[in-house]
Formats: sequence, C-alpha cells, structure tokens
Amino acid sequence: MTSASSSTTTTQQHAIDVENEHAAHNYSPLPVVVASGDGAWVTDVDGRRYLDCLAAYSAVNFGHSNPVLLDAAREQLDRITLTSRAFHNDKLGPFVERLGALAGKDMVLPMNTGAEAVESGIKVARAWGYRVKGVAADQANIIVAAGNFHGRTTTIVSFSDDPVARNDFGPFTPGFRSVPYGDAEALASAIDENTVAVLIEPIQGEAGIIVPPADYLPAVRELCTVNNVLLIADEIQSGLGRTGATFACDLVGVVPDLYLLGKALGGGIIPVSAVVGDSDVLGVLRPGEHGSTFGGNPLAAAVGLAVVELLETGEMQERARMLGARLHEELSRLVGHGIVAVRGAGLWAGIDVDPGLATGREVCERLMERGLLAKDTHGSTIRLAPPLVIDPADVDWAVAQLEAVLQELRAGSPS
Ligand code: IF1
Repeated sequence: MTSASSSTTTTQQHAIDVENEHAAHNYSPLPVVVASGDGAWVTDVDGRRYLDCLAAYSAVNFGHSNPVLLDAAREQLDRITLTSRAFHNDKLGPFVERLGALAGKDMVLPMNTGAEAVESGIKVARAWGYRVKGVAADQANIIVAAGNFHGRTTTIVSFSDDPVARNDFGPFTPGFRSVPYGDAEALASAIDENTVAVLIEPIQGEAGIIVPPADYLPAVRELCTVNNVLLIADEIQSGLGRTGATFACDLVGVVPDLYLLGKALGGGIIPVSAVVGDSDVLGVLRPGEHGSTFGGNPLAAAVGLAVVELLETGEMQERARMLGARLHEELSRLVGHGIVAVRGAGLWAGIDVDPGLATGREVCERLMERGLLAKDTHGSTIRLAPPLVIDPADVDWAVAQLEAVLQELRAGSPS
C-alpha cells in the first residue's frame, strides 16, 4: 500500500472503487476524491482541502467556481445552450470577434476540445497547401517536434514519439516529419516544397515544461515566412495567461499564422477550443468541409467571451508574471537539495526531482498528504500550474510543502 492510500478514508475508498470498477482504466489518479472547488482550492468528500497546483492541466487558469465566468454561464443557461451551426446564434459573433481581436487575427474556427483544434489546424493547413501554396494532391507534409503532445486522436498520436500514447493504435496517418525540439537547423533541413506547416508547442507541456532557447521560435518564424510555410502554435496549454503573457509566443515576440486554443478558453466550465488566424488562411474552408455539432454553441460562446473579457484587462497575465517570478525564485532555492532542475515561465514549473531520492509520483503522493495536488510526468518530473488567481501566500506555502517533502525523503522518514 502506498503512503498516500494509507490515509484514504472509507468514503474516499468507496468512490474510488466504484470509479475503478466502471470507468475505463486509461488513468491512474492519485487517491483523492474531489467534491468541490473555490479559486485555487478544492475540497474532498471528507471535507479536507487541497491547493490545486494542476488546475486541470491549465483548463482552470481563472480558478474553480470563478464568479464572473459562472455568472456568464448561468445567464446563458437560462436563455439557450445549443442551436448547431445550421442556424446563427446571437453569442457566436461577439465571441469570435473579440477572440480574434485578442489574438490580433480576423477569423476564428470554433471547436470543443484541444485535439479537435489540432485536427482542425492540420486540415486547414493541408487545404491551404493545396489551394493557396499549390502543393500537388496528397503530397503535403507537416513538421512537428520530438517530445510533442498535441492530443489523443489517431492522427495526432501518429506523430507522437511516446510509446504509451501510440503503441497498438496504428495504422498511423502519414504526412508528418518530426525534428528535435529547439533545433532550428534541423527544422530548416526538414522543410521542402511540400511542407505546408510547422506545428509546435511554444513551450512543451507533457515533455516536462521544456522552454526552448529564446532565439528558437523567432528562427522558426523566419524559416516559415521565407519558405511560405504556416506556423501553427499549439497554445492549448501555454496560452491564455499561464506564462505571464496572453500567449507564450508573445514572450519571444513571435506571431504564428494560426493559434490553437483550448483548455482555459472554456473557463473550466465546458470544453471550448478554437483555431485563430487570418482569413487568407482560415478562409480556405468552404461550407460542409469541416464542422462540429457543438462547436460555437451559445453556452460555449458565452463562456468563451467572458474568458476573453477577463484576458482583455491583462490582469491575469500580470498575476501570472508576478507570482510566477516569485514561484521560480522560491523553487530555485531547492535546486541541489533534492531538486535537479527547474524550468518554466509564469505560473508554470517543471521540477526535476533527483531520481535517487524518489519518483515524481512518490513526491506527488506525499504532497497530497500535505494538502497539495500536483502531477508527475516522465518519471522524475513534477509540474506545478496553479490557477492564476492563487494567493501569493499560497505560492510560498506550496514551495514550503515541496521543501518539507524533500526533507522527509532525504531523511528517509515515512510520510
Ligand atoms: C490527457 C499532458 C497536459 C495539450 C496540448 C493539445 C492537447 C493538450 C499542448 C489536447 C492536452 C492534456 C490532456 C490530458 C493530459 C494533458 C497534458 F500531460 F498530457 F501533457 F496538459 F500537460 N495540445 N493536454 O497539452 O487537448 O483534447 O485534451 O482538450 O490527455 O491525459 P484535449
């Protein structure tokens, strides 16, 4: 039995057992059963509180039960929630107009999940390649980066290099080339006349919050421009305030041709995703070629518009910048004391635990015992990505819990 589950109560264990018996086993959650949330904190079925330092993989950037977003959702719930795109609805226009403006673009393709935004970006890039760039039929290729995470569909896992994400899910979709992340020369050699797009995370999330060298994305932008190739930035996790800017691309002054957005765009309430670009690219889509029953629905648009309004003030980005600086400064003190390296930007940190000390999972279990929820990745890395509404004192408290767990582990004491 793990140290974490030793404190699992009967109420928790019952909920876990029912879920395990009837939900497919595609996850291995920490043994905590969350029942409610407010801001950066959640409460379990026994009334214990935890600081949520995962924020649903950044889908809850603006906090649990954000009152402004809930009000927007409630107001729309009482009017109309779903119309389909067979008709117009009075919320979609304002949403796409304001989201486009936030990104400095004039067109938005509304979808639901992140994977759908990625799939949509791929389809748009291919159609643009054939119809605008003049690539011969079915010859288009798209360049991606090693270590990428863009979602779970069969096409997207086709260009993943994570065996767990791909094995036994073939045959795979052709038309993708993978190059090392952070290496502009490798990318330059991979481009040919049939390259229609480079699809990239400005900061790689699943790979362990990998921040590329500062000159990398500008070099990729330049290569794309010179070779008439679309730059598609997957900002599904890095965008919408997380890194201290509206988009992670802003941190290095890069403007992609297409932004892929998701997660926080739905305010932690419903899935809302989008491809955002200019009409010379997104305008290639013609009626009937692409769509979604739920994409652009009035409830999604109302929540998405409220999210855009939150971001228009710049307040959330500023919080992420200020508190992120504090988080990274505090974390850097732990390097050499059980922590090997810390990476990230804004309120987003990838922390490599000394593999001789513990696995990332073990650290997360001990953090959970202390009332902090975080998630491991790739064995020894843990990620912190609290809601941007987190109190400054809670940032310090989170680092103090990590420090305490490291001390326990170094002393070899049980939790
Ligand atoms: C899972 C990670 C995070 C994403 C980027 C597209 C998508 C994601 C950059 C797809 C999704 C997720 C989904 C979740 C775990 C997760 C994740 F650990 F795998 F890397 F966030 F850190 N682009 N990320 O990060 O969006 O279709 O899920 O809405 O799949 O278990 P989605």
